[in-house]
Amino acid sequence: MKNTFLSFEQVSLSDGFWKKWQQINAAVTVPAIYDRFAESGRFDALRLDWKEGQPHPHIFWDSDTAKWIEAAAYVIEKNGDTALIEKVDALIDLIAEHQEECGYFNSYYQQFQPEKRFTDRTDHELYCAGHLMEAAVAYHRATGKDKLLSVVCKYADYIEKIFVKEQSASFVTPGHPEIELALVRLYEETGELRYLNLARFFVNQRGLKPEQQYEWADPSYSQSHLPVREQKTAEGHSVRACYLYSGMADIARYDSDNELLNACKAIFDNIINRRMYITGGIGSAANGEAFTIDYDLPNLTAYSESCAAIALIFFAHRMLMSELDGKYSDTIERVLYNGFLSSISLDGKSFFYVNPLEINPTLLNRNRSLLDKSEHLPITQRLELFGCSCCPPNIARLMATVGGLLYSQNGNTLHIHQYMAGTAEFDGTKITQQTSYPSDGTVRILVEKYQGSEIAIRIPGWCRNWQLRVNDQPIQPRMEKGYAFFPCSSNAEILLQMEMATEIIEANPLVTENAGRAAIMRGPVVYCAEGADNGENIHSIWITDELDAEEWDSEQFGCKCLRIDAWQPAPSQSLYYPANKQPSVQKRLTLIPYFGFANRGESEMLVWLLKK
Ligand code: FUB
Ligand code: ZN
Repeated sequence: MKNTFLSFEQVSLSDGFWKKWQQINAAVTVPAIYDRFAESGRFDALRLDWKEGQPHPHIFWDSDTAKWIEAAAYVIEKNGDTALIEKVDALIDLIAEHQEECGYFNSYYQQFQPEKRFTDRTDHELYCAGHLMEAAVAYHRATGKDKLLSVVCKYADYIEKIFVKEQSASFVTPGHPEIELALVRLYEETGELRYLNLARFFVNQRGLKPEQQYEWADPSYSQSHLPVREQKTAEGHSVRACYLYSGMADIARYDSDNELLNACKAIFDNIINRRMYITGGIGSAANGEAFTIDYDLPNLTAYSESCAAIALIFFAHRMLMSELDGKYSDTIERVLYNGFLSSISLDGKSFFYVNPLEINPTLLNRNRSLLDKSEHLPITQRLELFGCSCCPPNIARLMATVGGLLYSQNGNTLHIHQYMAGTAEFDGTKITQQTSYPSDGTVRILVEKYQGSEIAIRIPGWCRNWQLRVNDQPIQPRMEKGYAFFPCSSNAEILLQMEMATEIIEANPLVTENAGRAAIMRGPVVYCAEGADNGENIHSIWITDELDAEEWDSEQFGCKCLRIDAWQPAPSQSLYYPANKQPSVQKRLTLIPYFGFANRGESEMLVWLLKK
């Protein structure tokens, strides 16, 4: 095991950007999702007594419930919320009551297709099982209660019997990966090697021979087009893909399997160099919720599902465990501050399923009326619940555990990956970060009673100028793959000062959508222009290299907002006119953090601005 992360349990965030989000998560998001799930019938479905007239259960409602339990467990772990414990226990009682003697549990199949279990690869039974396992691990760690853990262990044993020992299921690997990474977590919690073996089995079998697929999809939709070790590009449904890649990275790490790790590395590089939005969003096509081809990153119709952004964090986190490289932690940061946070409203109650980089209500409404009803176009406002509501509880479970992304250890070296105000405690050591990141780039880190001999601190890829002082003395650290290494033992005060300038970012010219356009970033935060501040027709506004940027602290968004110089062509009656004949009006353009868009009613939004 190379780099072992401190778990979120060992890290307490204090006043600051992420602490606020976690408070909203505990006070608003987790309760709100519970209420919406209860109203929609998701919890009643666990009673297995559906009657005509009630909302009809869905094949993967169990996964929604499981993800909510998992998120609640993390909140309980930190806040010891007894009312929440009662709610979770009531759900677990229902699950345990209805688990079959053999170990099987699936509220949909048991009610509606009892004789069809494990006959349809696309029907999410193993996906639901995986989420139940993750929930069980989280709840066991939070409370010590093992009722759900016993349920999922018995279920995992049954799955092993059916899929490995008897091979009596109609398929070999699940259509929706998830159980692979979940079984690894189950192994880590129980120490039972057979769960790791089962995870390895599902990873290794994928793509070995043709398997059932949705009729409209090809094998790459579920990453079954090639044996996993031969996969070098990110293909198909992006959530499935990154859950699978996370499981692959886990197995590669446990087995020291370099061939598998190299496949993960190639796929990761393909994502971040060719198939990822500037916001860290992935899966650009609504059709199949999928990756498409290199550099195909449309803004208006970006799919960029919230769950996919979260899954990319899972993948990058696991890659960091095998290899200390700033590209992984940079990606985690990019997703966290942009494509992940955009998925939730500032009040914590509503969510985006897809996260576009441009909103033009007129264009979208025109398109909606012209297009086939099945065509998916982004909505312009977040919702409290979706028919397919996989994203909200996924957001809640990651929000509660971001502290687990901050620190790892390798022998005598402590790695510091992300900057969030708070304290970590482990092996008698205490690490305190004081910072108002991402509003500014100064991070003071107090190290107390450190037993190791070295610290490696990430210098973010976005940062051009920085300084590091230890105990008030400037130091010249050894740089390796985005990390600054320096000796440190016992007590120390580290001061990292990162210059956080407003930057103009251009896309690779092969991204056709962004030709002639630029985005604005400040530190890890991507900015956007919204109609609420800037009026209409934002697509026609252009900027130059001279931004004359002014920044200010925004209470509403919890970080800086910007104002820059821009120009906009004056309105015209002509459809076409000679170049340079139309006057332009200079204006100051207000930019807000991308994650905060669509919190002030429906309006236009644009990340990639025209640039002359
Ligand atoms: O299929 C289960 C979940 O629903 C997927 O992970 C999401 O992409 C959505 O399709
Ligand atoms: Zn989702």
